[in-house]
Amino acid sequence: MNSWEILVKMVKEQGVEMVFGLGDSYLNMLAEEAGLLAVNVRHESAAPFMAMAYSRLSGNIGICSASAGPGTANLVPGVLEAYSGCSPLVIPCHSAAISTSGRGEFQECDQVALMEPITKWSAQIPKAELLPWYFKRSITLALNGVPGPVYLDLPHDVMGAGPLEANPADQGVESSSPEYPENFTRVEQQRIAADPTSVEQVFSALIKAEHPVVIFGNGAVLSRAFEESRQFVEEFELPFLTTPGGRGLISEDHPLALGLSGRYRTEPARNYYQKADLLITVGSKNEAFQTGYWQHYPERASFIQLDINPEAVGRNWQPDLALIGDVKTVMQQLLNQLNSQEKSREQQQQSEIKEKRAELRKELVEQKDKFQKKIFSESKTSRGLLAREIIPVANQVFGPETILVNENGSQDIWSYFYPYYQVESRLGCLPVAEQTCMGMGIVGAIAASLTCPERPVLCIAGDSAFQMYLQEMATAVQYNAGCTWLVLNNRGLGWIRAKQQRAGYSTYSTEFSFQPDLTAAAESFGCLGFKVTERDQLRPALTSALEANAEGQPVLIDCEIEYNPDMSHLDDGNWWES
Ligand SMILES: Cc1ncc(C[n+]2csc(CCOP(=O)(O)OP(=O)(O)O)c2C)c(N)n1
Ligand SMILES: [Mg+2]
Repeated sequence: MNSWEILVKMVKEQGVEMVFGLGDSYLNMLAEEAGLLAVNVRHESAAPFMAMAYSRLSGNIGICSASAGPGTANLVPGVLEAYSGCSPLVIPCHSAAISTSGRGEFQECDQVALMEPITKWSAQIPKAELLPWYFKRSITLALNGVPGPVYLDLPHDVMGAGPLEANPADQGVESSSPEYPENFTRVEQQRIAADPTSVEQVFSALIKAEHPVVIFGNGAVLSRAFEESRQFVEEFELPFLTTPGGRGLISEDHPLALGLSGRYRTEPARNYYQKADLLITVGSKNEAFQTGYWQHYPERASFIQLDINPEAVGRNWQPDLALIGDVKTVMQQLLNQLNSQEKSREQQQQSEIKEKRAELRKELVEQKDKFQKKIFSESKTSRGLLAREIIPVANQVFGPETILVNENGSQDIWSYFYPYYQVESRLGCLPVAEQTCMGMGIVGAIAASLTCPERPVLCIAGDSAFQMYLQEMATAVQYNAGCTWLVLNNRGLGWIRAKQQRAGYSTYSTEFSFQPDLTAAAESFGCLGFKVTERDQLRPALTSALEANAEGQPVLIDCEIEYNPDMSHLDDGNWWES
C-alpha cells in the first residue's frame, strides 16, 4: 500500500461515504476503488461547499481535496465558509516537493500559509510515517471543541505520487511508505458536560423566569441535540427563536417556535422577545445578524450563555451565567435536574409560573396566527412576481420533509422570515454561514441530494449566484442528484441594487444587460428546465420538478421576478411595526 492508499483507507475507517474534489486529486483517483463515492466536480471551488453539506446532514466529517497550487487555491472560498460555519472538514491536498522548495518547482505554493487564517489547523506532513498521526489529529481537531476545517499538506517527496507513481515523470521521487496502522480506529466526537453547580443555577433561573426566551444556534444542530432541545423547550415551557444555523433542530410548526432571530425576526417574535426577563442563547456566536448588530438585547432580561467554548463567553453580550459544554449533553443535564426535583419547593413554585407561562403561550399562538393571516393576504400584489409569494408556494409543494438549501441574495432572504417558509423536519435546512458565499447553496443542494437521496431538496437562489456555479449542473446529472434550483431571476445583483437605490445611485453596474437563457442551458447540461413568467405557471413547474427529482433528475426553474428588489423587510428586525 502506498501512502495515498493508506490515507484513503483511513478516510474509509472514519465512516465517510463520499469525498469531493476535481478528478486530479490523488484522493479522488483512489477513492472509488476503495468503495467510496468520489464526487468529481467541474470546478474545485464546489468541493468544500459540498463537503460542508455532507457533513451537516450526515453528522460525519466532510472530506475534500485538490491538486497542488491553483487547485488548492480554488478551495479557499469554501474553506472560509466552513471556518465561519464551524463545519468539520478535513482537506488533504498534495503539494510540490519540499526538497526543491524555493527553486521554482512546478505549482509551488505555500499552501499551508494560504489555509492558515481560514482553518483550525493547517499543517504539513514532514514524513510519510507520521501520516496516521497527522490524519487522526486532523479529525480530532475538526470534530472537537468548536468544530471547523483542518488543512493537511501532503508534499510530493513525502507522500509520493500515489496513483500516478508509474508515470515516468513521477518516478524517482524520494518518498517512503508507512505501514497501515492496524490499530487505527475511528475518531469520535467528545461530549463535554457542564459544571453541575452551574447547571443547578441555570435550572433555578429557568423555573423562576416569567418570560423566558431561548435562541438556538448552529452549535445545537452540530451537537445533534434534536430530541433534547425539543424536550427542553416543552418541559420548561420556553418560546424559542433560531439563527439560520439553528433551523432544522425543532419544527417551526411547534407552538413555541417564533421563527428566526435578529435580522430575520418578525412581529410576534419581536413583541415577545423584547419583554423577556431571561434570555438563553444555545450554541450561537451571537454575531451581528443574530443580535441585530448587538442592539436586540431585551431591556430587562438576565442572560445565560451556553457554548462549547469557554473562550466564547462574553465575546459579545456578557452573560450573568455561563454553561460550558456540549449542547446535547447539557440539555440532558437540565432535563435530569427537572426530573430529580419533582417534589421540591422549587417545583411548587414552578407550577404557578407555569400557569403564567401557559397564558403567554396561548397569546403567542394567537399572535402568530393573526400575523400569518395578515402577511399572506399582503403577499398577493399586482406587481411582477415577488419572492415573498413564490417561497410559500414552493414550501407547500415540496412539503415538510424537504431540505431547504439557502443561497445568498435578496430573494432567498424571504425564506428566513417566519412563516414564509417553515422548516418542519429534522435537518430541514442547509444554511449558508456568516460569510454567505454566493454559490454555496447551488452546489450544496447537489451534495444534500447525494447524502439524503430520499428527501426532496430545494435550493432557492438568485440568477447571479446560480451563474457563478452553473457548471455543476453537469455534476448533478452525472451523479443523479435529484435537486431543484428555483432561480428567482431579476437580471442582476438584486441585493446590491437595493443598496444602490437606497443610496440614490444608478443601478447600471448591477444589471445583467445580457442574460443567457438559463432553461436552455439547463437542458444542454442534461437537467430539466422550466421557465416561469406568469403566476399560474409556478405551481405546475414545482410539482413537475418534485416528480422528476424523485427519479434522480435535477431541475432548474427559471422564474422571472420583479426587477426592483423587494427588501423592505430587511430593517434589522424592525420591520412589521405593530
Ligand atoms: C462570492 C460572493 N461575492 C459577492 C458577494 C456579495 N453579494 C451578496 S448578494 C449579491 C448579489 C446576488 O445576486 P443574485 O444571486 O442574483 O441574487 P439577488 O440579490 O439578485 O436576489 C452579492 C454580489 C457574496 N455574498 N459572495
Ligand atoms: Mg439576481
